[in-house]
Amino acid sequence: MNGKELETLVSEGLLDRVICREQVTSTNDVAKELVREGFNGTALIISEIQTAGRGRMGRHWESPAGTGIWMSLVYRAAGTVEKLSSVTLLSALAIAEAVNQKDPGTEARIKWPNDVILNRRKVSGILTEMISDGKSNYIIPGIGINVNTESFPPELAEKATSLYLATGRKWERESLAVSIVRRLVIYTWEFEKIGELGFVQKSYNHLLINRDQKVNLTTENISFPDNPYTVRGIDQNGCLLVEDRTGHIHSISTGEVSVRGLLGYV
Ligand code: BT5
Repeated sequence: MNGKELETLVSEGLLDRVICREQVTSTNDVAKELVREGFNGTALIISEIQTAGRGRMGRHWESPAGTGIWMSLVYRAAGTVEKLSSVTLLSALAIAEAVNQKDPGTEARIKWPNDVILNRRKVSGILTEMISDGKSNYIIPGIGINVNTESFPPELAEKATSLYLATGRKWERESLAVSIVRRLVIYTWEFEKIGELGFVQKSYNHLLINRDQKVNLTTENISFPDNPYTVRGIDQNGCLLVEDRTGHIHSISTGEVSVRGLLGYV
């Protein structure tokens, strides 16, 4: 990846800056440094390798050289941390839509809140963080996608996949990144304007993997006593709506609850 295609997003006015690196700890860290150095626009940071890629709650994110898309968007945003989960949902939607559009035979789906799934395995994850420069907040959606990965370490072999493993062909990483970032920036503009997710609710719910299926909910490793629930979709705030046996709808916020299929992860 040389960043040339991504630079077109600068000429289109979607980004102020593209930073292409060979190796970083985490692209989210570079985004934070940028804000600390006084940058106050919209930037994309992308790297061939991350030596300390991370998931939520400090979990490790496997980011080997030259096979994936490891990138972070950073932009100034009105409002507060409540927005982060909505930006995660917008990122998942941008990824799934871009993948499906590049290859119409591919059926990427979203596992609420932060996974994109192919063939019932995780192909992509999102970690959205925030930093303040004292005056404004900056939102940092960090996106990891296994693109041309040929194999995974044993601990991931059962639950991870790549676009290559799922489709049997190699993918052009940079043009996929361009397509995702273009969608995501436009979604974040719209979200900044209207403050809720009604404008993507229908397309998100259409791609939601467990929609109308039964799932088990757990929080801090404790199963909900009324499991299973039926997934109905997201609401305008990005909460997951689940229906219990009596037909009562509950709304679940991100971060509180894990959603698992009855037979496994999905
Ligand atoms: C995530 O966390 O899925 C968020 C991943 C975000 C990665 C991007 S890359 C660019 C930016 N910079 C960063 O440092 N991070 C972001 P979570 O839902 O907590 O899932 C983490 C779990 O996914 C791990 O505990 C593993 O089980 C699994 N995992 C790790 N690496 C993986 C990979 N490459 N593909 C699929 N699953 C993986």
